[in-house]
Amino acid sequence: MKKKLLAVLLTAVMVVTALAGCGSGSSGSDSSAGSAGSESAGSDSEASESGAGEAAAETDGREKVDGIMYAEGLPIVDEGAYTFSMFCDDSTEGNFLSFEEFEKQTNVKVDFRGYPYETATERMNLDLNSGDYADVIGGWILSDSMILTYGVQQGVFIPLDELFEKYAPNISAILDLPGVREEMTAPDGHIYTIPYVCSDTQVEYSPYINERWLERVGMDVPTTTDEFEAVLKAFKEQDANGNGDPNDEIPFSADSNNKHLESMAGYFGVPMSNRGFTVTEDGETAWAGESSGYREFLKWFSRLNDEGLIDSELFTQDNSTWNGKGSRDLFGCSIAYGSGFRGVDTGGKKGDFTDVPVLNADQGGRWLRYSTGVSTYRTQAVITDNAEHPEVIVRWFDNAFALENGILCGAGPIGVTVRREGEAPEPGFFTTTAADIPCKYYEIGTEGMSDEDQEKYAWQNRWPQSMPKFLPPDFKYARDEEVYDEKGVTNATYEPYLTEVPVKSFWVSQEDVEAYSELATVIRDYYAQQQAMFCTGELDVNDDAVWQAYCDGFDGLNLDKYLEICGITERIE
Ligand SMILES: [Ca+2]
Repeated sequence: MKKKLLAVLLTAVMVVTALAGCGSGSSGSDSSAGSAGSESAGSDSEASESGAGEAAAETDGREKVDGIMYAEGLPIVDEGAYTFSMFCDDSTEGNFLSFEEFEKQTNVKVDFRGYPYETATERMNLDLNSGDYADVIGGWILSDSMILTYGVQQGVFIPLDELFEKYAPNISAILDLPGVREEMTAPDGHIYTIPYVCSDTQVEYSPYINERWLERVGMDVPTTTDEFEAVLKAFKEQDANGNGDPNDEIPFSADSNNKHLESMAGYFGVPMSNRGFTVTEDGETAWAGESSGYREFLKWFSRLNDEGLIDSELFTQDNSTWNGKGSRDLFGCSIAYGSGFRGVDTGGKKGDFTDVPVLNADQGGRWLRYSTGVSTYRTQAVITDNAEHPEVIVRWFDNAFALENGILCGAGPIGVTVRREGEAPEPGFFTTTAADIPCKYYEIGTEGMSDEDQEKYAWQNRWPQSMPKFLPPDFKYARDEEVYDEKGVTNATYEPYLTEVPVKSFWVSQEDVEAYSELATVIRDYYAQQQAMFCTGELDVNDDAVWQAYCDGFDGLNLDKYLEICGITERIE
């Protein structure tokens, strides 16, 4: 039984990891990928000096950097003057609409080498070992530890920050968005990757409560943990879903893959991540897995469980079971990313569910900020020391981040799969904020096109989806009809009670990579497994000796070393 539970929890962790990424089609990559191939050839770090472009030549009346690149404007080079190779995980044929268009704009050709994720990882390691690697390597196959090994240590991946400063005003503006430069900068102070920045939610998983049920039991949306408990009791005792059966209601459940129960420890002042971290009032990330606030939450939650208010399959059900119950109207409240589990098409209007606000807000109730509204992926594309003209590649990416090029990469060509309304911006127009855009863009899609065109303009043929692209984080495609933005409402409702910053990210130093991945696994498993046992009453959280044994368990797993590697010095009592 215990083993099965652990397996389910492990799956949950994996799913969470795989969720990261801007837009669709991403597969999760693990940070342990980089240990192979440290004897790679071509590690001469002098190559990183090239491309700073001191030598400028006078050609065609315009000044050229290194005799090849125009420092500003388009095209970037003369026709036929430069081709670079790009290697990444991508399963398409590689005939990208954007590459064709960017070649017209820049005269730069791309020799694209895409492979499915698993093959790409293998090939990349082989290539790096042999010294015969592409000019650009990117996608979900890169990791922090690879940046440290091949970038910081060996110089195979070259530092890009100087090139950005000289030739890439768009990338520089993206780096200036809140938190982005800090996130992108490696421990040696350099930036080795092209930034992939996109909008993200401030509130990830949170509880949604059934307003129709509330109405039937004659209660309001709860604002404290006591009121919440009373509402769940009413859901249980009455025929809240109104189907004539007073016993089929499940007052509280949670997304089977992303339960995030510990986020509710925020009602007791310690909003926690599923790794047991919190963010203090001072904005510091701290360990809270043994805190009194967390214990208080567990006491409260296990009491709700004793009272029969919690889904009895909370820790065992799979996603289809959870969704199935939702679509049968059995849930009074569930933690979820949104109320989609209800399975009812609301026609763009608000459905039955509404936010449970941050409970106990007037007594210090808080919630963990998931992101600043912007997420930064820092291991999506590197330029290698095999690239003859890295400055051209940097300018090519910089141009790809212009507004209508970003739209092309995401939604497709304007006039084909996107409609523009109003005054067109200047060619090459770039902005990091939607407020500066002079017109509206509507997504039309490929519906009604011939099969051939549907294929040609399909999303996966617009741009290699694992490579960085950019649109202003607050940009939205216009719609003819107003649609209820559930997630936007949740973000706005929670904003006043969110921690100042999200849990911090960190670089694991090269010598700690192995120790880190081992410690992280056993500590996360132990934390999750014990939490499930406390919540279901298998372990009695009210028993001081049991709690002490739980805390001692972390010492046995070398929590101190783990926190040291993570750079976390604070522990909440
Ligand atoms: Ca019922």
